[in-house]
Amino acid sequence: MERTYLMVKPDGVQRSLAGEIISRFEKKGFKIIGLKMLQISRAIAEKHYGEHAGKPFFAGLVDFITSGPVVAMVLEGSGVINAAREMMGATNPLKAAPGTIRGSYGIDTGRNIIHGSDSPESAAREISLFFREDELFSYNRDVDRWIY
Ligand code: 3AN
Repeated sequence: MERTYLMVKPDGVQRSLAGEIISRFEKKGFKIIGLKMLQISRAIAEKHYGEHAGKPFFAGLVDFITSGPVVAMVLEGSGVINAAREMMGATNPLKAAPGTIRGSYGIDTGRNIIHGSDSPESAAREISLFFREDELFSYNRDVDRWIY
């Protein structure tokens, strides 16, 4: 089964959107296999956003993502990487389709509520950056036979 790394950013936590966001993915049918709140260090933030190093918004991005606790999760399910990106909506919340998470709750690109891995490679990298093996859970759900 495919896995993805999702994270409610500090703005989403401050705005009490964490539960709503987790709930959307649960109701969709994806399985939560890892979930925790954490405060990201600058070193980890710079690693996580390494592909943006050197861009004009990089320093602000690192300041923002380290500015308060985040809620990190690993979801498992068929096609979950792209499906979660679709549910999140476009990077610029003003361009994100209504009904998506960013389209429903955001306005500013620098305050876009949620992060989600954009490929199998970044999912593997981000999952291992934020979760130890023993923080990920393998379990059966009876409901899966009604989802798949
Ligand atoms: P996404 O999060 O939709 O995958 P990326 O990977 O292009 O978008 O950008 C990572 C994060 O960097 C975004 N979530 C956003 O917070 C921030 N970001 C991207 N582009 C800009 C920009 N032009 N101005 C400010 N922040 C940006």
